[in-house]
Amino acid sequence: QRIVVLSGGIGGARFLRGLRRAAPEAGITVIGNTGDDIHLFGLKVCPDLDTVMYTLGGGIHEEQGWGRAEETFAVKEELAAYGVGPEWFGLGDRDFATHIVRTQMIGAGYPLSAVTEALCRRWEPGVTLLPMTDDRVETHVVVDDGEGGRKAVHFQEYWVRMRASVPAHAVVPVGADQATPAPGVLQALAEADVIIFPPSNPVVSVGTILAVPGVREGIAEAGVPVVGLSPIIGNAPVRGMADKVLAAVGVPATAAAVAQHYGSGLLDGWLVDTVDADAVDAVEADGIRCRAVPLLMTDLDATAAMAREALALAEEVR
Ligand code: GDP
Ligand code: FO1
Ligand code: CA
Repeated sequence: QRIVVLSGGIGGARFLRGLRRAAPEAGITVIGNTGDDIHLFGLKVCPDLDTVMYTLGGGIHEEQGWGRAEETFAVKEELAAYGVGPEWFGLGDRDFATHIVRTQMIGAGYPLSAVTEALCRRWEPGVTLLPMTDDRVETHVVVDDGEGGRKAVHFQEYWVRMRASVPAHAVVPVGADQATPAPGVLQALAEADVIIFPPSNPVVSVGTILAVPGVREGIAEAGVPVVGLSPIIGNAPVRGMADKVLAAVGVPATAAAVAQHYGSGLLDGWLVDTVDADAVDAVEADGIRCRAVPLLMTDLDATAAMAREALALAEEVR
């Protein structure tokens, strides 16, 4: 069985651990969001690709959800001593090595997809990890500039520095319209038996991947079940501030509204949490098969059970 997952960082990565457990014989291809990527200190940082790679490869900082386990921050402290920032983005020493290798390989002419493959040779994530594109795409968020106007800031500045504390007027995947899917992306979609939207951010993770021209068409043309799991439980994100970027695209932070945002043209099935069971009828009325099951990824067993439910729903709508 060939499974394709469109993933962001923490939510996608944790789900993938459960999927790998639930379907050990399956070939899993992950199309990773690169709109969160940021250039810092001359280095290219790919938070969502790294979160998937470290989580599945056993190197993740488990509690934090991003970055390396047993991390130290000597380089960051030395940079700060020189007055060199940004101080609001925490790059650890172990993590720095990943960005140095990546930036060096890109400088030598390798595309991000080849670099990601090379980095994964160390981590052996047990999935094929593909960036959505080799082209530069950078998610920007439009906010008030405090002087009566508006300005666009990098997604990481909005998310990490500002903690999404001001309203987002728009979320723009800069460069996406000119991007092409990375090698292997369209082929993986065409050969997929099932396509899964994990409980990732619908706007800045899955939405950004869908903004790469050809990806939506590739999903539709695959003609296989497309099922998603809600990252919203009880009218709030389980973690993070997804409600802020959902508001920017006019979508309420509810499990049903996220399904409707994807739409029945894209989604065949949708899983909501048991606390949102009363949303099932509204989702089904929109032509998307819906089930209410426990969706909290509290441990690997619970997460594998979620993955099994997603695969079962895919068979139901096939
Ligand atoms: P990011 O790139 O690190 O922000 O990660 P993703 O975009 O892949 O996933 C973020 C989303 O995961 C957030 O909107 C959370 O609400 C969701 N999430 C985190 N933990 C859980 C969980 O245990 N269950 C569900 N259903 N969603 C979760
Ligand atoms: N998230 C934070 O909230 N604070 C950080 O300082 C931070 C640093 C960081 C470094 C490397 C990396 O791969 C991820 C990092 N993240 C950090 C998470 C990352 O910014 C995620 O993209 C966002 O949390 C949401 O998508
Ligand atoms: Ca992300």
